[in-house]
Amino acid sequence: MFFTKNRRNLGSRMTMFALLAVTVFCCAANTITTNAQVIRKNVPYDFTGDGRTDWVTLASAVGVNIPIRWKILGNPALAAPNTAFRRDFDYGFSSDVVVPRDYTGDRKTEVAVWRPGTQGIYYVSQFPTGTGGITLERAVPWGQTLDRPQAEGDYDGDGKVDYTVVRRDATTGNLTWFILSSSTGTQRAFQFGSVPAGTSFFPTEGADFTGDGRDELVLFTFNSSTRAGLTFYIGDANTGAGVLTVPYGNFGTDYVITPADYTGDNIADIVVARFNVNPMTWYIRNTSTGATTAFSFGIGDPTFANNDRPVRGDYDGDGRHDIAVYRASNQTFYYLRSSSNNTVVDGQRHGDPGDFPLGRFGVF
Ligand SMILES: [Ca+2]
Ligand SMILES: [Ca+2]
Ligand SMILES: [Ca+2]
Ligand SMILES: [Ca+2]
Repeated sequence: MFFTKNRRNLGSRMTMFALLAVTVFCCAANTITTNAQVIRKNVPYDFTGDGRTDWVTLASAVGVNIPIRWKILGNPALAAPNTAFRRDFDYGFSSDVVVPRDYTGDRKTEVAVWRPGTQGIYYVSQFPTGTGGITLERAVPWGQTLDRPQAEGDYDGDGKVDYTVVRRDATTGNLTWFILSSSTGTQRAFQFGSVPAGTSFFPTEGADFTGDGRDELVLFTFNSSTRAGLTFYIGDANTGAGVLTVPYGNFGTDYVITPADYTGDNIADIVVARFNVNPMTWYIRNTSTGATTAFSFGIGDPTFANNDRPVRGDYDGDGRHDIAVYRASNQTFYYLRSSSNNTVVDGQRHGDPGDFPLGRFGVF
């Protein structure tokens, strides 16, 4: 489950699965934002469905049969003592791939992991809003070991995320995308992208680069040894045809953030955060104009010892993703309010030493 910029590990193999009882905790220090609520689809990690990314950290360890503890604090966390909405539970194992998305179209993120195996399986559960335990809702066979999950997206535009894995042919380097449509149950497989030897690649979750409500396929590649040559490939999820190719950033010095709309025009933008400078510099490339805007935010450290971890999400609920980090040293999320033109820093303390912020998934 865990990986770092310099030690990427998208999940090793393991087979056990735990569904343990829910434990309810409360109380958290907090700050609050009170912007008009705008419900948009596909707000990442919005378990409560109010249009804001929730505050979530995970705890686990490397090893066999180590469960993942999810610690989900509702956003906003209320100011009054003992009123914060919080749920803690164990779900999945450290060797699973964490893939919480809105698979059911209710605008709430489901708790989910993908387990590699001869037959890969998505395990999906509704987030437990009550005090009962978390129960498995569906197990969806899809993909196999060595496939890349975390490529899910709403590729048919029905508001439900589609199960998706990407497989590289070792001989040709061609990538095949396997998509299980949420609206029809149709299984599709087609080629998009090709990765020669010596080139590293990651698919990301889909993002809507055309503004039609359907996500596009997103893939980025870079030279495996130099980590230069970072290039984004955007593809049509119906045909596999190329939509956009953008050389941008440098994997050796930049975190790659899963593309999302940071500018507010409902068109996904390309975003990297340069970590070898302090503060970190975020570069946001507005897809509509091709122009880049830079923001200084977060602690950068090329040794990865003390740097902030960029996290994804729309924390103020205005429909735009926010520039955001998690600071492990004080277990605090910080973000720039996009609703305040990125001039106000807001945040929320949450998690325990050693926790892993959920919003870090989808940051490479
Ligand atoms: Ca869908
Ligand atoms: Ca689209
Ligand atoms: Ca945009
Ligand atoms: Ca926002």
